[in-house]
Amino acid sequence: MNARPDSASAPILLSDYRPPAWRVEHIELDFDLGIDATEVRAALRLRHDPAQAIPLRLDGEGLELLSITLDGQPVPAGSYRYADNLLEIDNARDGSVLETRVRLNPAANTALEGLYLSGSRDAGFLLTQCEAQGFRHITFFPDQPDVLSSYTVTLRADRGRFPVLLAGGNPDGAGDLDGGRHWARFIDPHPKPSYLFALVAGRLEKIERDYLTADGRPVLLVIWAEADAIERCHYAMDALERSMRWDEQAYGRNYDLDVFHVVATHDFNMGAMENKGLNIFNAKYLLADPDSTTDDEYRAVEAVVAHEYFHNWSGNRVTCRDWFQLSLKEGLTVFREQQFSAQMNSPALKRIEDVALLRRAQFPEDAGPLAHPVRPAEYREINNFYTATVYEKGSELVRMLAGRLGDAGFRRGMDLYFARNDGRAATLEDFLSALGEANGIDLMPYLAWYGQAGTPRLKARGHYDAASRSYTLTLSQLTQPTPGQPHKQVLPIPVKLALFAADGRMLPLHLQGHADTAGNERVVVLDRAEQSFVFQQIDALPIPSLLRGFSAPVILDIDYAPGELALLLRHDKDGFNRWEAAQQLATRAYDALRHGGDATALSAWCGALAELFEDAHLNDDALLADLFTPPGEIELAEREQVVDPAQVHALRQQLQQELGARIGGASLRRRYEALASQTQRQLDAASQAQRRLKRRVLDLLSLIDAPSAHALAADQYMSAPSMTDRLAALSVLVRGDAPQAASALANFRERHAGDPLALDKWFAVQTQLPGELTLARVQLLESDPAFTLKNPNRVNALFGAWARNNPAGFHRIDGAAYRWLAERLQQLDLLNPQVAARLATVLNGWKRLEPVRREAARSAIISLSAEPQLSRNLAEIVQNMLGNAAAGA
Ligand code: B3K
Ligand code: ZN
Repeated sequence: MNARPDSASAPILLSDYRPPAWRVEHIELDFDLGIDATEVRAALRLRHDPAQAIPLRLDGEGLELLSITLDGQPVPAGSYRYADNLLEIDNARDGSVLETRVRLNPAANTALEGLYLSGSRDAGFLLTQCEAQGFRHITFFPDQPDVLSSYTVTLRADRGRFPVLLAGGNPDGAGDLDGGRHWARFIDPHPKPSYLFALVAGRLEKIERDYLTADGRPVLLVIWAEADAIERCHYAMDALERSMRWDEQAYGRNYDLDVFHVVATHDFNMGAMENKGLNIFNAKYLLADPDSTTDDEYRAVEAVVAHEYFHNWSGNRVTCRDWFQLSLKEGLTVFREQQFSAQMNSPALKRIEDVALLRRAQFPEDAGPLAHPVRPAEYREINNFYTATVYEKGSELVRMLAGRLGDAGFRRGMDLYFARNDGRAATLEDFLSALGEANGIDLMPYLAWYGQAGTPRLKARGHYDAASRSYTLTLSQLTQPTPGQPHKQVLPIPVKLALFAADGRMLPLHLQGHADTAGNERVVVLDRAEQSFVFQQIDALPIPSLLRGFSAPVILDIDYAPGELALLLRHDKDGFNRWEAAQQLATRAYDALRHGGDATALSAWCGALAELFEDAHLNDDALLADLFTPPGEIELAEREQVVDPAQVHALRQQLQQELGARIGGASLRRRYEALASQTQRQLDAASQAQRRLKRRVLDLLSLIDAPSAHALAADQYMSAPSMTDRLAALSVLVRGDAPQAASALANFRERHAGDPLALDKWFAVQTQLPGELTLARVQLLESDPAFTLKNPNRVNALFGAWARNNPAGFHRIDGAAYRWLAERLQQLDLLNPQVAARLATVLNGWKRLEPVRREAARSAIISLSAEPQLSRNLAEIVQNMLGNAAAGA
């Protein structure tokens, strides 16, 4: 049981997929729950495909088998074998009932997969996490998503220790047992894969709300949390109700059980989990109140609540045939969540946020040694494939399809997809064919996007011919090779575009060979390596605005003059495109600093923004804050062949200093004070926007006049009515290594003692100290009594925040941080392989580091790879990161 999974085991291949020979029509589960010992009895009603003469094999990991019967008879020792995490049983027939009893130790489960304990032995509660393959840690089962079963689940436990007993499905009775024990039963009539099974047992409080679905079903919504947190669940309840209404209106999807339970835990490997009828959330994405939750976190709570709820259809009612199809549910659900959030908040800001995330998290993944297609062709450990590529790029692919079909067409397609695949385990082909057939369009060419890794580069060149009054736009595409994919296919790339005149007007579009459409914007699809589009009746050289709304997940390469970008930044009506022009101009300005060349771009960027800063007509504080934020360090580094993170950091700081200086300290201060005088803690869009801009202004001020910004930040810290303002101030003090930082940190610690989520912020903010100071601080924080490797949120707050959000602080030239992290990864891997493997991906970009850091990072990764006890999770990440570099290449 202690043996690590064989990290050298053969990969699982998409091409090996076969439908299951044995299915489970119904499962009856009985749990006798205890912290150190839980007994599980499972009765499986089996179905056999007569065409496949394969013995019955069930997955089971780390299970202590107590008994096994087939059709009521004990199975003799010679008629079954349990080895290598498989239980093989002879003589099973179609219609047989197999019954197993196993014993588990939830308290010893530090991997937080299967059945485990959240919190302390005395006060904590039991819960499960099954996706992707946790169910096999609970009982013997064909643990793959194409085996769909109805569930009857009975829980028994001591009433005093476990007063609340929950499982997915509708309640079907509860009562007392002898000896202070009690029981509760749940029936889930909707056939589901085992990864959607869940139970929760312990001392929890609840809030409730009645809900009536559009199709007339009364539903009881219940959110559960530990006593000290239950009052922080009301916002999530509102968000849940909004999500349910939205899915009814936007997609015609109604909820389908009598109860919907949501539970918060502080011990969770990811954000949340969509178990049927019993969603389980990382407390970080459920609890919210103004004193401890920032504006960004409020939006994240709303988005994650919606995401998990939307899975009830995109994932649960229609599930995935196999794990290669993961994006079928994740990409689609992220897209649905993005649509919802856009509608609840601001569409432009949401798009900006999503594209920024894609560029920060997915583009680097797609450009490095861990690059994989949205539908991978192979994996060793599926938990390593819950990536930005499967989620965020997956969502962009759905967005392209939706854009291609238009709102009504996409809805038609989705209706057909749900109708056809309800109760089935589907594939991406099923998705594309339903969308296409509902609209009489062949969408199969888009399948290439799902099978090909790497971010395509879209090159655009314009040529104006005065004699024919025509403007020719030539587009071409190229995708660089990625590991295992030396040759790339041409992809269909939808490019939404507009043309601007020099005075900032949008020009009517007359595309040669196409009927005119109303409006000044249209989509052209590049589906060859190179293609030209000719626009007629154009009086002078226009300025093209391409990929509007980020119509395809590509990197655009176009040779704008700085003045052209400044024009788009001033005149584009679309918030997203305006921001995009600012990003491109900032990048040019950065290049000017980097290469010490032509300063036109720098002055164009500073000039355009300084003008906007004073422009009373731009009545959008949040957009202004985003316009003022140049691309982050990760994005800027992505453009370099050889990366020196310290240099990227220094140049980006310098870039912002130039901007701050151009606007001027007095102006920044005035604006800050005007915004500060309106400060309150309301959550409406205007108040959030003010806080966002105030934070940005204070940041800029801190770069040109640190003492004055630190004094303002110290005041803001003390008087802040909300966590947003308090944390923003603390962050300015810490990042500026201000004299006031220590006392503010001490105050924060004391003020939020007892709140693990606030304590995570206290850890995370300190990892943002500049440069060489960070490692020592991280080491100090590690010895804080509140630090533990056993809690994923705490691990991410310390190591994750450091390595991901402070590249200059993490990538020390002496390599000390790499060695430090490698040691911690080794320890963490013994406790929780999923969290260790995810954290290890912070080293993904190592190959492009400058030589000194590269060598240091390489030897840290190699030292990890030499460790014989690595989990399959971490081993796969480490091996893939090294590629063939392990041999010293
Ligand atoms: N489906 C889960 C993620 C499960 C991760 C397993 N390692 C949350 C979500 O995407 O909604
Ligand atoms: Zn999801």
